[in-house]
Amino acid sequence: MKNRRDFLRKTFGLGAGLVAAPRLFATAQANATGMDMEHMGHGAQHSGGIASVETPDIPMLPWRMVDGAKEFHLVAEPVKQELMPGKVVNLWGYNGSAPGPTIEVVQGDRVRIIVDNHLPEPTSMHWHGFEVPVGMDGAPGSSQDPIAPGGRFVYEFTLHQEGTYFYHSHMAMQEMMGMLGAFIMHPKPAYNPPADRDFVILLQEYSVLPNNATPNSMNMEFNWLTFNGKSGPATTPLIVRLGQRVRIRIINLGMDHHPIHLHGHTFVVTGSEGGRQPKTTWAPGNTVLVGVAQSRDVEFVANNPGDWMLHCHLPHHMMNQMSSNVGPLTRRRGMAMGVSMENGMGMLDGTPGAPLGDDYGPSLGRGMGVGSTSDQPTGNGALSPEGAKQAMASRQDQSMSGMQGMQHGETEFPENANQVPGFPQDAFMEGPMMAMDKMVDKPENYGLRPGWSGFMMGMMTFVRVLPPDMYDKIMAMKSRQPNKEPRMPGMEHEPHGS
Ligand SMILES: [Cu+2]
Repeated sequence: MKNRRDFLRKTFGLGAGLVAAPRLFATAQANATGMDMEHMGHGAQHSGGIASVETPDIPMLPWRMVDGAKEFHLVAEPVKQELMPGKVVNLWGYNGSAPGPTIEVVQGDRVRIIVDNHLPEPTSMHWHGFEVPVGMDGAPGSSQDPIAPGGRFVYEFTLHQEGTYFYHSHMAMQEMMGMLGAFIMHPKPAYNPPADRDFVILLQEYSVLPNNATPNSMNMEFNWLTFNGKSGPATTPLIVRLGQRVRIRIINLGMDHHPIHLHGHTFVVTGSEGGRQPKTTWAPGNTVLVGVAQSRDVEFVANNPGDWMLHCHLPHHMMNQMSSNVGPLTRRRGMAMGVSMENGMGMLDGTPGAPLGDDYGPSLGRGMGVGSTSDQPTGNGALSPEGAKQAMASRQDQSMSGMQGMQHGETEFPENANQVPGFPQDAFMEGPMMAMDKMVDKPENYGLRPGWSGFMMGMMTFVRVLPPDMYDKIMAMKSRQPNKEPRMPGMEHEPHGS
């Protein structure tokens, strides 16, 4: 068991899987026969067929042809996911990854998915939006018995749909622990116009209270927001060549809707969780609201060179590790304990005073008493600018040794900052002192402006629209990296033909 776990960790990589060069899906299809695990053709260049999807930081799920069906194997299991350097959390996912590996098929395919449950509790797998027989729908209790711990269920169906779909556990709390994966159905014939690049981004959110490594799946103060299981700046930018037509498929499974915004370009929304939309409906925009349980496809021509931000525009989703503002409680003259939800959220009921004043909070609707003991040593305030500098220095000593420090004597805030109500806000959450360019170094980040990482948080990444020479250079750097493509569980010893 341990060996298998280790294998999964290494092979699927804890979020370390970098996307490979763009591949031609149609070519790979022709090669994928018998026991050939290489459903993705290596190094094939786009030449008018269907471009394989790329899910940065998430592996593709290989398959083999068995009895006329493409057979996939998913193992539901606990995983340790590194959201960003130094922040490893306990999630539940598939095949060592949360979200799970991306499944890619073609309209009309017969598919079989073996689902093993290695979780300590029952699970089921739902194929979100699939028009399949009800017995294959994965609704626990109604369409099938839940898959017991240690149990297995084999799903099999023929797919007549096309579009951006996903799979997820149909146990609600398990959804909030990471149990989601993309299921892309390419159309037959291919979409017109064809996309040169086809990216997938899965949106998830976790509430990890201070001094914890396991999300509280009941809490609704989400403080870790992820693209493909990574928070900025650990997300991997989408690298495209100037002039390419780009599709981005965005999938959301969480408690919040996410307005995903792209800088520097105007896209059209070409599809939803129901598949491709007619061209007459392709409205232009730069922000697409991806609601819970929805997917949205956007397409644009990358005609504007630069490193363009792609991010959720909810301000709280552009942050990392938010925690309750307990600074006033622990460091000043104290504040009310255990205030009500209404008062704690600043909703006054005729009581005088400022909504977020000392009398009422900000406790964010949570009692600040016994139940929040672990919050209290984790103030996000500082007594003085000098104290703030000392705190940051000690953080560097402790765990952030790779973090780039400020220039000596340089501060990001004025001497009287602590007299400003609400301070500190972004001063401790983003800025040069939070830069960690070296810690998140990878080919896709090559050439970004020094210090860029100090301002990338939460659901944020770049679409890097690069001139040919820079594009080729980064792709060459990527091709020199070790092959991290995954195999299916149980297939470790089979010959790896190519
Ligand atoms: Cu959001």
